[in-house]
Amino acid sequence: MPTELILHHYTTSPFSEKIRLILGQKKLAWKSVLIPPIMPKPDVVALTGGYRKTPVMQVGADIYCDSALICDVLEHVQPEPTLYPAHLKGVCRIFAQWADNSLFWAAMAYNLQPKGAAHMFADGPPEFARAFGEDRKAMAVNMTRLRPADATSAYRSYLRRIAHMADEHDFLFGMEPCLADFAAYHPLWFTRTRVPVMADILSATPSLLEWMDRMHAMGQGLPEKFTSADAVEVAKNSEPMPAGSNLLIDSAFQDDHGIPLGTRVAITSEGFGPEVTEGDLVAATRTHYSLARTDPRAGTVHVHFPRIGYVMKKADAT
Ligand SMILES: N[C@@H](CCC(=O)N[C@@H](CS)C(=O)NCC(=O)O)C(=O)O
Repeated sequence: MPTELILHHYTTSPFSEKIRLILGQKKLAWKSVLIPPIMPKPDVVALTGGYRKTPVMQVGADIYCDSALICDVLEHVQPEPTLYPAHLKGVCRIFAQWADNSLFWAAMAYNLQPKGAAHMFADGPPEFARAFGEDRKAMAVNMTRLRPADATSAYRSYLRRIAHMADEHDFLFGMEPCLADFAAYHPLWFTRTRVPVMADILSATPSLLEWMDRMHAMGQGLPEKFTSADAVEVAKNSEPMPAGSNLLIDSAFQDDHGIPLGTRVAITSEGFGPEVTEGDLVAATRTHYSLARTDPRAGTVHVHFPRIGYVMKKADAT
């Protein structure tokens, strides 16, 4: 059974930073595949069948989409130190969902207002800035994007709220980090490291900066460079793990849609990123969906999505 963790990511991706730090906290070895930040991403799509967001985690011929699901995989692979301490199990996931959505989008709309964007793209060719803008605009078709002034107010309030938590203890919910810390960290990391010209907003909350230093000190585990072409080869030469014994936490069928296993289905994100992944439904559990699909280059793979945040329907349904 393959166990090598292959992370498809790029250095400036906030959701990838969330996962890299968890790999650090859990002191895991992993293969690092750097992928393009904008389309086209032919090797990623050969593995996922459509999903193109970052990061994606691959283990053999199993492809895990979305950082929330990747957290469950990493917890399964290395349960200690835990991301989900028993007394925080509910609250840390709910907090992370808020951080990955409300906090992330307020931070990004603040970060990428003209001064931040000018800094971010200063070293690259102007064509890249344009292509990046068009790529993200196409991904945001189903969303209302915050305007800078509204984003600034929200981000400032959110930072103050998180700082109240960091004032009390080393990490947000106590003396040890949990999922909540990793989810809250990555949008702030982007402000501090990618758009330092916008990072003044963090100065009002010094306890947050100290907490960020503690998070950064966790490192990134043991990455080893790997190419995306080799990752596609790994998928081709591996068999997907049987649904009941893959790296996810549950396998019992939970039919909330009236769609039997074996049906051809399509999965799309609820919000950002309209790309569709199609395949045969091999698992639909309390927490996730798994689709089987065959790609000319990657062979037969299982592509996994969390239930929360995704829409699942029959492939031919409108
Ligand atoms: N809910 C997803 C969000 C992922 C996401 O939006 N990632 C950003 C980069 S940090 C993205 O995919 N941007 C477009 C891209 O990388 O192609 C997750 O938790 O993984």
